[in-house]
Amino acid sequence: MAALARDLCPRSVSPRGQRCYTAPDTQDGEVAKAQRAAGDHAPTIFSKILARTVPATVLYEDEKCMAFRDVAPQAPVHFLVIPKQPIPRVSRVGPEDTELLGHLLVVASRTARAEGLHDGYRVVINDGKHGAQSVYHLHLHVLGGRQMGWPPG
Ligand code: DGP
Repeated sequence: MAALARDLCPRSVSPRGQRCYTAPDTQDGEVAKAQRAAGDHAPTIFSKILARTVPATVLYEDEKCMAFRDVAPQAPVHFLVIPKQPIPRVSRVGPEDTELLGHLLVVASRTARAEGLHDGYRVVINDGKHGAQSVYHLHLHVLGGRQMGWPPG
């Protein structure tokens, strides 16, 4: 408990007044980058990856989405699944996106299996400034190949 109390910081008080424990920011570069990027910018670097004008290691592609390795991997296996339709962030989706969102999860699962992640993995969607989103084209992170910790930072 002492360790958790040490990590409590003012920004971890929720809008409803609940106190939450957060890990110290050990990825200041990524978080700072995400906070600078906050907003709905389009097109993003991911549009260029979809257009193949920026190279990426593509693991899977169909008419609705693409999966490719993250350029800054946070685990032995770290890939992203993105829709071809440039939805900026998960907080902007609507009922019309239900099928597409399900498809992204199915592709994440199949690609994880193809990557050999038989002991499990984590799927993450960062949204907006507090979610530390840095690229405003919706994407699922799939991370695996090591033991994950909880709570996340
Ligand atoms: P997020 O913080 O959730 O918006 O994550 C964006 C991710 O995108 C981050 O993990 C790094 C990755 N990324 C950014 N630029 C590129 C790129 O040009 N190529 C690839 N493969 N990944 C990128």
